[in-house]
Amino acid sequence: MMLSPKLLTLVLVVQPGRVLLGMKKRGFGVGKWNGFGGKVQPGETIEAAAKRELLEESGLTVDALEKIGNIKFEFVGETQLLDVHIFRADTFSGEPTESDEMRPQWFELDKIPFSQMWADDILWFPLMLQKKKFVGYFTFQGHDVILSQKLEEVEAL
Ligand code: 6U4
Repeated sequence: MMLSPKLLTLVLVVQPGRVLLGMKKRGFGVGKWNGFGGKVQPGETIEAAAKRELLEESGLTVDALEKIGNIKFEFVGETQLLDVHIFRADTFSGEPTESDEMRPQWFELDKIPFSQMWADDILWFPLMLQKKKFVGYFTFQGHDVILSQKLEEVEAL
């Protein structure tokens, strides 16, 4: 079976002691706390898409995004493979602002709501918070159960 990849971005905004997450109000992952991101548009670089989606969903502008991870997600019975490019931002301008898609909220690092997040997040957030780079491949059954997982630290992306 051929899995066609769909390019997506995901940005985590981190400050000393806290991380900004958004409650997804509609679409894919509705009801979960997540980083900010979405689909890369034709002709757009992945990093430009990451900045655009961050601004659209959170109201924040960033100069520099650090590439931190790449995870591919397969969903049993579905032909789309999600190819998610993950970035970390340590500085930003603007105020977190609710959008149609997301309700932003800061979380202290010992209060990250993993039980209301994608099941893979608890596995790679520690790497992301330590600025370690990683690649992974997760197979999901539905949206809550991980059937198989691969996650490894890498030197570069
Ligand atoms: P639109 O175009 O608004 O309908 P939507 O279907 O809501 O799009 P979109 O574009 O917000 O989806 O993209 C989904 C977002 O969820 C991307 O930022 C990637 C992220 N994502 C997908 N699977 C994830 C997972 N397992 N863990 C995670 N983030 C994930 O932390």
